[in-house]
Amino acid sequence: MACRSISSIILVLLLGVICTATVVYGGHQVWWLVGGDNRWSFGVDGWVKDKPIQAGNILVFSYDPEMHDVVEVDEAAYNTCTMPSNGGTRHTSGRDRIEVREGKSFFICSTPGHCTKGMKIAITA
Ligand SMILES: [Cu+2]
Repeated sequence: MACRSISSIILVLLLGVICTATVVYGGHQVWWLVGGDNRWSFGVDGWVKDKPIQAGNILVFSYDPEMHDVVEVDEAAYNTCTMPSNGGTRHTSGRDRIEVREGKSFFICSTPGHCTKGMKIAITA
């Protein structure tokens, strides 16, 4: 049993080193171009469904900033396509890079009518 405990500790330490190295060097960091060839656009909620997106991955939202934006919102705002009372966190560069956090994340386009056309994604990482 003692050996197993030590093995577990070593494994955890190793994983810690690997994770730290990934963050520092970016060697194995996974980047996702949200929406693939269609980029951040209508119906992107369908694109996200089968993607094994994990915490620490980078989402790249590519779009025309004169037409669209990316707003990180809460689940209720995501479901109803309304802006949250706190306004959410808005990104407007046209090429936003956002690191995925552990847990649930929700992103919508705040241009009127776009979210209801599927310009939104929900991620569980
Ligand atoms: Cu839009």
